[in-house]
Amino acid sequence: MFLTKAALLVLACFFLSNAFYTSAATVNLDWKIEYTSVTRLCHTKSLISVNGQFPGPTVYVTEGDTVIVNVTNLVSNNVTIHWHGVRQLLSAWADGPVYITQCPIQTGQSYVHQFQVTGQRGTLFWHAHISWLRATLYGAFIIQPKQGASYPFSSPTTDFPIVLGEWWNANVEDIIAEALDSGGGYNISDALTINGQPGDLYNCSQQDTVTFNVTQGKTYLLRVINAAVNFQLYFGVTGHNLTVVEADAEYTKPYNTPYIVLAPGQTTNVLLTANQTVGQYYMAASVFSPAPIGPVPFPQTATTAILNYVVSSSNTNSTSNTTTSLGQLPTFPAYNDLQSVETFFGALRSQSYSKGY
Ligand SMILES: *[C@@H]1O[C@H](CO)[C@@H](O)[C@H](O)[C@H]1NC(C)=O
Ligand SMILES: *[C@@H]1O[C@H](CO)[C@@H](O)[C@H](O)[C@H]1NC(C)=O
Ligand SMILES: *[C@@H]1O[C@H](CO)[C@@H](O)[C@H](O)[C@H]1NC(C)=O
Ligand SMILES: *[C@@H]1O[C@H](CO)[C@@H](O)[C@H](O)[C@H]1NC(C)=O
Ligand SMILES: *[C@@H]1O[C@H](CO)[C@@H](O)[C@H](O)[C@H]1NC(C)=O
Ligand SMILES: *[C@@H]1O[C@H](CO)[C@@H](O)[C@H](O)[C@H]1NC(C)=O
Ligand SMILES: *[C@@H]1O[C@H](CO)[C@@H](O)[C@H](O)[C@H]1NC(C)=O
Ligand SMILES: *[C@@H]1O[C@H](CO)[C@@H](O)[C@H](O)[C@H]1NC(C)=O
Ligand SMILES: *[C@@H]1O[C@H](CO)[C@@H](O)[C@H](O)[C@H]1NC(C)=O
Ligand SMILES: [Cu+2]
Repeated sequence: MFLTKAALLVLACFFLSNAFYTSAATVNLDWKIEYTSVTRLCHTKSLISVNGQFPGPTVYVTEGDTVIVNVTNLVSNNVTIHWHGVRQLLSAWADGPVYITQCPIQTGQSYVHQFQVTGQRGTLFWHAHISWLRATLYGAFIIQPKQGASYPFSSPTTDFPIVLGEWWNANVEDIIAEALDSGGGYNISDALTINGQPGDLYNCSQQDTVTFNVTQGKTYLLRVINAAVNFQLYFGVTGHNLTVVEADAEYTKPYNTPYIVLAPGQTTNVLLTANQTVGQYYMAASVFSPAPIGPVPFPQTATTAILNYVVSSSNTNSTSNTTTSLGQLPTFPAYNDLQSVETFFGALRSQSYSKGY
């Protein structure tokens, strides 16, 4: 078939305009809320998951996309799923808080969430929004910049979702039911976790410690999410400063800091440049608990993961991937050091911040 130049031009314009102006896509997800067997700390339990995954699936969307999620409840509990931080413009009924915007999805039923992600880009997350099911039903929700838009910082080599959580050996619904019955405090979690793993300071966990592989000289975007049920957390990486570039899906003025702090529900994107000596470094999170009335119990052991410098075989400076033992944990302020935490949060600035408040 022969096409005139004019016809070719029309076709080219059609494809180009599609590429640039109608790039918004529909992300269809089919989620089954179901039991899955998971072992941590040498305890195996049947927990409530999305599609048998713990932590749950990471959702990747591009700003402007429409998300359609068919959630089907195959467990005996009532369930809802909340898109934490998504603005839900004109789609409040898709938001998920139980008895606020919807009745629970009962056993055997489905609910289809449909919403457009607009005016936001960065890291958010999703989790259950009924009773304590969020302890095991959670995952990252990542909004890529629109096609053609770039980050307001130099593009990282890659990004790593880092989802902080809590693990109970017992059934979490028993934990909250017992606390409500007695009127007392709840049993604190048995471990803090990074991407569902307690890390090597906990019993029975060392083999499964999460490892993030990096190449010396490259810069990485860490998408840190506090999906813990109750605790505020410090997060840092030994020997590396972090540059905060986004919080709760809003870009910030770049800000250099040795550690970050997140309350449950908060997310923070940081850049990390792997410019230290080739080796392995601890990534860790531990509790910030400033209660003035005296110590509230909390898990005392930090959750850890490993930042692992991988040496390419063409790098003649190093002959092998290191096997040196991990050094120290990152240094955090004291568990109740409110002043340091105020300093951290007080230094956050929006991109448009110029002077004053
Ligand atoms: C949602 O999933 C359920 C269970 O697979 C199915 O029966 C139902 O038709 C789906 N709903 C839509 C709108 O696709
Ligand atoms: C589940 O939700 C239904 C509808 O709101 C409610 O009638 C029922 O009591 C709930 N079940 C439990 C165990 O909370
Ligand atoms: C909470 O901890 C107490 C004391 O260890 C224990 O007896 C109880 O069984 C725990 N509750 C649950 C629901 O696991
Ligand atoms: C590991 O197990 C020992 C023996 O049961 C216990 O004393 C210790 O507290 C456990 N460590 C952690 C981090 O839970
Ligand atoms: C990191 O690299 C090691 C080998 O050095 C490999 O065994 C491991 O699977 C890698 N981890 C990830 C998450 O890719
Ligand atoms: C981290 O930043 C502090 C303050 O800007 C600086 O003193 C320190 O040398 C930096 N550490 C690294 C590993 O870059
Ligand atoms: C490592 O990178 C950070 C962030 O770009 C920078 O602040 C720091 O000075 C660098 N350190 C070295 C030793 O090059
Ligand atoms: C080897 O080390 C030299 C000097 O520190 C550095 O300039 C060079 O980039 C390194 N080569 C590689 C492949 O990392
Ligand atoms: C280090 O590990 C990486 C990933 O497993 C591998 O590609 C590379 O060849 C290894 N380098 C050396 C020097 O053994
Ligand atoms: Cu939430």
